[in-house]
Amino acid sequence: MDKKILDSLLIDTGQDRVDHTLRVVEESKKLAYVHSVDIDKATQAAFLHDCAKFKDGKNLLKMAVDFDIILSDIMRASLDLIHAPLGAKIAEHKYNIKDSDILNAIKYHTTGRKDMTKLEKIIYIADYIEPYRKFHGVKEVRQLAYVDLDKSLLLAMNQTIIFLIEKNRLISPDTIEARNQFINN
Ligand code: DGI
Ligand code: FE
Ligand code: FE
Repeated sequence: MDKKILDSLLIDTGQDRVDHTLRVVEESKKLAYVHSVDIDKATQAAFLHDCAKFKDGKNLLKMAVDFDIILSDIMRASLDLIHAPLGAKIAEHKYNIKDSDILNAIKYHTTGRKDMTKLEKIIYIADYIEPYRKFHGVKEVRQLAYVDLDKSLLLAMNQTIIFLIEKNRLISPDTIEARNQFINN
C-alpha cells in the first residue's frame, strides 16, 4: 500500500487508528497465509477497513445517505456500525478499490454476515485479535483463529453479543445470522 494512502488515512482517522490499522494488516497477512487466502487482497482490505472511522465528528449518517447506503433502523440507532459500509464506499470511490471481495470484507468487518467468505472472516477476526486488543476472552479467540477460523468467529461473536447485551445495545441481525450459521455447521 503506498505512502499516499497512508498519509490520507492519517489525516482522516488519526495516528492511533492508523497504528491499529497497521496491526490489523499484519494480523490479516498472517491469517491469509495460514488459511490460503490471497495475501494482497487481505492486505488491501485490512488497510482500508476503518477508513471511515473519522477522527473529527463527521456526520456519518449524512455521508451514508450521500453514498446511497440503505440504513437499517439498527444502523441509525447504532452509529458505530456505519463506518463499515461507509468505509466500503470510500474504499471504492476515494481509494479506487473495485474488487467486490475486498469491498465486502470492509463492509462486513464489524458485524459479519451469513455466508461470509474466507477473506471476510479474516478481516473480521484480525480486527478482533490484533495484539493490542484486550477484550475478555481474546486469548482463546487468538489461538483458535490460526487453527479453526469458524470456531474463532463463533467465539468472537458470542463475546460481542454478550458485550452488547451487557451494554443494552442493539444487536445487528447480520451478527445473529452469522452466529446461527457457525452454530449449525
Ligand atoms: O472499528 P474498530 O473499533 O476497530 O472495531 P469494529 O469495527 O469491530 O467496531 C467495534 C464497535 O462496534 C464496538 O463498539 C462494538 C460495535 N458493534 C459490533 N457489533 C455490533 C456493535 N454495535 C451494535 N450496536 N450492534 C452490533 O451488532
Ligand atoms: Fe471498524
Ligand atoms: Fe478496526
